[in-house]
Amino acid sequence: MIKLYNYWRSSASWRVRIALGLKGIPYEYVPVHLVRGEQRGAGHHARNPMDQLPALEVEVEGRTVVLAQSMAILEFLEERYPTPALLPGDALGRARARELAEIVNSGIQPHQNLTPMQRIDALSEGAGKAHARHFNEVGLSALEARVQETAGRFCVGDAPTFADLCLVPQLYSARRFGLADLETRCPTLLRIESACQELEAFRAAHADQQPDAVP
Ligand SMILES: N[C@@H](CCC(=O)N[C@@H](CS)C(=O)NCC(=O)O)C(=O)O
Repeated sequence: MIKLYNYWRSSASWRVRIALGLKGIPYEYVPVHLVRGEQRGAGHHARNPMDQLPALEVEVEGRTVVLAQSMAILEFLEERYPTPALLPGDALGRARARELAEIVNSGIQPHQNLTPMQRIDALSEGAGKAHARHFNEVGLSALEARVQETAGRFCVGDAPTFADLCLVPQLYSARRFGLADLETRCPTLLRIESACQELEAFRAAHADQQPDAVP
């Protein structure tokens, strides 16, 4: 049985939960409490020396291994469980899906991560949230501009890809960080989010549906 070490509101974990759901892969949900700092405990540090979530524990050729970095995990799942495909069939489409995913993965999420925000707050109180909000604004505006070239029902064409797996948790985070103008800033992204929410795998992966969610 695959184990996913994760946290209900971890956007990087949420991407992997959606992929596991879309591909119909059963897994054990193992909560690691980020706000209490469990990611820095010895147990999790051994799984991921970056002290971050998610981490995926899986059997490969008779060995138990732990993978970290959500995008690497998505690529692994895509190769091991190719159906349904979460990357388009053509090279340009795959590059676009990865490009859009990276806007979120490397352009937004690192700026709203818990430990970096705490370090910014230590330098200037309250600045962490402003920093996170700024990069959500910049990144989501860029994503909105980029999907004009690629979107069908989803970010790239008419089937969900890595880009949608990154988008949906990111919009949840953006709302948490107080972006009040999403309807005007990124209407296409909100339309795609609604299309995603029609799929059970996206609904089941939502933060509020997780066993460690706090109402
Ligand atoms: N690039 C990494 C980012 C992982 C990451 O930053 N995870 C966050 C939760 S979404 C985390 O564990 N943060 C812990 C901390 O900042 O202390 C990935 O995609 O897996």
